[in-house]
Amino acid sequence: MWTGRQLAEFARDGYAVLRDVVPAALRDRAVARIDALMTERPPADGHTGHHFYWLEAADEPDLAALLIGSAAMERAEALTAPREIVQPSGLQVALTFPPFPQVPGRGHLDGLSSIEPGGRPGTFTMLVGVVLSDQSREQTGNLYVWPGTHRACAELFRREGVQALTANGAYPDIPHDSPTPVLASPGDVIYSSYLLSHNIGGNTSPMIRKTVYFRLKVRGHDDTWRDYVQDELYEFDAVRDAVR
Ligand SMILES: O=C(O)CCC(=O)C(=O)O
Repeated sequence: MWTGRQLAEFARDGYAVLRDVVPAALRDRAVARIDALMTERPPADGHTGHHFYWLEAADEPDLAALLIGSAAMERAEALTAPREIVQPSGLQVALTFPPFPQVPGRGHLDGLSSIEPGGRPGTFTMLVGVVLSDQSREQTGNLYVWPGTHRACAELFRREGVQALTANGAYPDIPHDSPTPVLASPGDVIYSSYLLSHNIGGNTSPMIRKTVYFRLKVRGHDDTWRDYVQDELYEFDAVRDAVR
């Protein structure tokens, strides 16, 4: 489970990595499914850089099991308790084909290109990434994050109103000083606040980067998202209690 120190890290930085959450048997089945996807629907010949598959979780039991068949979901709920997390309907297979040398200059928030008819942007509570390839060194396709930007974003939206969320495209107008690659090994899980600015990293390793992302919402998020985007711990009751 989470230690007090990890919860404090999550509150301060907006993300944390838990080690060795998803067992090898589940990872092997997921990697076999990803290999099949790459055969069935391959990227263009010679493609380098990112290549995503956006899939329905109900159609992909071997990928969905990374979250719901492991301790990964329980660990996510341990951040938001007593709020429950709704099982996600979709998932994202995120691949990065080498060689793709890059360090992103800034990050983005997700879901801002898909505004719902009622005007609600596609916010959610947290991004959960199950790591399936070795990303323990830099330039292995690591997710890039800007630690603490979840607090800067909430401050921006408190000051300027929630319309600032969509005002600058998906790019919040906040300082992006310290690009940080998230180092992780197969079976580790990245938990990242929705409000944390992030981006795709480079891959100069010989291996294709493989991560499966889930975008999780606490029950009722669609009604209270305005409160959450102005208070970074609004939906993370357990984190707030731990650092109070
Ligand atoms: O490829 C990654 O690790 C990050 C993907 C990303 O930034 C996104 O899908 O919003």
